[in-house]
Amino acid sequence: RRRRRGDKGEEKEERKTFLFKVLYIRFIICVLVFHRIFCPYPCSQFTDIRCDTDWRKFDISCYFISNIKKNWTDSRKACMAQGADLVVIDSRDEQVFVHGLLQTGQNAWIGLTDSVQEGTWMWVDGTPLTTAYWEPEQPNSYSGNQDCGEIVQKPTETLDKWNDDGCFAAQLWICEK
Ligand SMILES: [Ca+2]
Ligand SMILES: [Ca+2]
Ligand SMILES: [Ca+2]
Repeated sequence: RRRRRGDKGEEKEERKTFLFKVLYIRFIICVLVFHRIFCPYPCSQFTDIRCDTDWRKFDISCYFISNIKKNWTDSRKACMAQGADLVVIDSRDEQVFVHGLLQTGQNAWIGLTDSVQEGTWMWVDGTPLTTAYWEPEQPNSYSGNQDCGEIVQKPTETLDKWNDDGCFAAQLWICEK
């Protein structure tokens, strides 16, 4: 009898342990599903992003600045070949960071163009330009032939460092992925 009781007790314990395991697994699944649904925002801010060699990390992106010069279209192609695109600057902090990638006096292509409709500036990801950092008097579409955006390194106080230039010009470029 005692033994039987003991067996039952063990059975109960086993059942308890089993239920606990099931609940624990369910809890883990819930956490994973929650993480999956709500990433990349805001959890991704806390996810460790790793950037390839020669790429610089900032916030949730990786950035590459070229050391050779190409026109805007070929610069974009070079970014795409690396699974990236020309940089889209959509925050003040990003503007500060991207400007900081340049050496004194350098300028580089960014993912900004008004080639589809003159005067309507679009980012390469298809979003219209809302917050801009044009230099004073820019964009001026000089000679009516400046449809691509570049960031210019200048030690000025303001963050206004963009200029529109001819897309054919050979420049450095900055990719983001
Ligand atoms: Ca960006
Ligand atoms: Ca233009
Ligand atoms: Ca210009």
